[in-house]
Amino acid sequence: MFIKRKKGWEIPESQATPEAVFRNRRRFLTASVGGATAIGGGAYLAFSGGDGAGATAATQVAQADPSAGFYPAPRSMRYRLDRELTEEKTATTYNNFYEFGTSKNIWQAAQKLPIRPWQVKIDGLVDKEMVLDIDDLLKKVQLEERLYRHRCVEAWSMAVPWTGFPMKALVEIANPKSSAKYVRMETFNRPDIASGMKASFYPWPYIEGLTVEEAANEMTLLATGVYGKPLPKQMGAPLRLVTPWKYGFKCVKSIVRFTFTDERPRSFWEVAQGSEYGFWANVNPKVSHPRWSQASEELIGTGGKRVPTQLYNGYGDFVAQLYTGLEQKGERLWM
Ligand SMILES: Nc1nc2c(c(=O)[nH]1)N[C@H]1C(S)=C(S)[C@@H](COP(=O)(O)O)O[C@H]1N2
Ligand SMILES: [Mo]
Repeated sequence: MFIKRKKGWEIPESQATPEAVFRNRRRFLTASVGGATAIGGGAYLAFSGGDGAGATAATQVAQADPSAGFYPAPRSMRYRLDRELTEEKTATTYNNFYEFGTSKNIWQAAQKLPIRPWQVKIDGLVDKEMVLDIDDLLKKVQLEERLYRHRCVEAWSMAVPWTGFPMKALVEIANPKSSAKYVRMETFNRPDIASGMKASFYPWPYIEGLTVEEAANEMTLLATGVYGKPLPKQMGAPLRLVTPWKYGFKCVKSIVRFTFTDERPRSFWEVAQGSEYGFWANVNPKVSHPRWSQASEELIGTGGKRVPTQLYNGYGDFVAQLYTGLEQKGERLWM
């Protein structure tokens, strides 16, 4: 049962998914397993204000996704926002996805990415290497919705209703050896369809990494959907990382490979510009980027409103213990 504690960040009850949505969804799923198309879009509008204009061409495309019947997933009430959700249209048309260009306006270019068939390789220091089809992976995990803040290192932020599953479930499927200390994640490598990948001064493909302990933290989500529907391509379909206490560049999109390793992975941005972007990249308002302050952030879609940035983006209760003693060992936790 939901206990009423008036915390500053408590979201209004009206933002919670109405019970009826899930009742409908269950009925729908029993009626036609796997063939779902319309329910995701329609049902989400029921609690996001009913604004039909929020449905962009890109989200229409998302509805043709074979996994559409999984959405919307039940919302977890464990992770609370202190602000309004960013409008769907804003979040799906203001993106960083350098494979498709360096501007924020890549959502149309990203539609070139084929997301079926989509296979995910799990290799390295694991019991048994495997290749999983995304739709088989989706059947092995439990999807849920979580409302998370998203803080880009460029000092803007959004608040997004992700759907996904805890990365801990993937770690369990992989069954890493005890010698595995890190997970290296890799994005697709398709310069033929992603023209940004022709820029040869970047170290393609996009790579990111976490410690296995970070990957198994309860907050670490592998997102497969957003706004009650499958992920649109520009947001990293069909599988992207979400680590909301870190700067957004850690959230590697359109993942094709997870490698368990005893070597710390060197990420795309670290290789491109190691003096500005490192492995840990935890949010800290007191540690400036070499070229700008991180003390505050612009809320995208609000006409320029700024709010103070919080340590670990406000998620310290969940993650600060992962980093005890590391600074004393010389680790740069904040870049
Ligand atoms: N493969 C890949 N993943 C990526 C990026 C990218 O350029 N390529 N950009 C990162 C950055 S800087 C941010 S802020 C987020 C943006 O996610 P969004 O567009 O879904 O908001 O994706 C991250 N993941
Ligand atoms: Mo970012």
